[in-house]
Amino acid sequence: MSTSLNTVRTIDAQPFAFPFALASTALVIIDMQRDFVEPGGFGASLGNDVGLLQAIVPTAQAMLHAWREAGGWVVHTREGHLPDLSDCPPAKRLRGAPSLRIGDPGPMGRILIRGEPGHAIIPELAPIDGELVIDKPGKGAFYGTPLREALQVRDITHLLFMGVTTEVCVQTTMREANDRGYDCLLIEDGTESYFPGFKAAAMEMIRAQGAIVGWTAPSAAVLAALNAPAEPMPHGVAA
Ligand code: TIU
Repeated sequence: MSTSLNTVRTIDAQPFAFPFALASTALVIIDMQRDFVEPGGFGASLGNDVGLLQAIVPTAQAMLHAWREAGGWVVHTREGHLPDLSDCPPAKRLRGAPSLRIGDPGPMGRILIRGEPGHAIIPELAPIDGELVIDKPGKGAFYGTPLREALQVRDITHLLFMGVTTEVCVQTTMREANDRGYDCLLIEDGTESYFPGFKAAAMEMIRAQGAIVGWTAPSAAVLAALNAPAEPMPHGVAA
């Protein structure tokens, strides 16, 4: 595998090829927290089958390891609220009739509260030194967070996404990023929804109309791009 960060690689993606350089691309892993993928957390409190989400963990883990090995930078996000709920709009906490509301005590601590066991990223995908962890109060990772500034400091222009759930926090964040000028690609088998039909629809929405929100590709296509012999930048940037 080439270790050059500035050379252009191309992912065989839909609706068309996605070129990127590792130096200006981040892998963004959305909300792979116990609260969404384990029984007794926020996702389960909403009545969902969390087992559906657990199925992507090995794929996401393999992708994360390959990305790190290639020298790529990683951003992890966590959805959650301050213990006093001052950053949780009542409209979010009071909506519907969940079995447990945000802030209520559950088997993994208080539901969707920062610092509680359920708020943690699952061990298989735990962040390591040098990676950024963004705590977000909303579904999108740009709202109420320093993500934009952190990406600008590193001259990041391209984002690859994995995580949960496809049509809620992943798609919301992709749309926020797309409006801010980032080229975004969703790794198809690195994301999952509690509703398979919603996942399929989100994929189609994202890549429709000539990549109106962004691109999608299977993890195998991303791995192939990482392993392919790197081409020099066309305008002579040193590899
Ligand atoms: N992370 C994320 O997607 N938060 C959600 O609330 N997702 C649901 O699908 N409920």
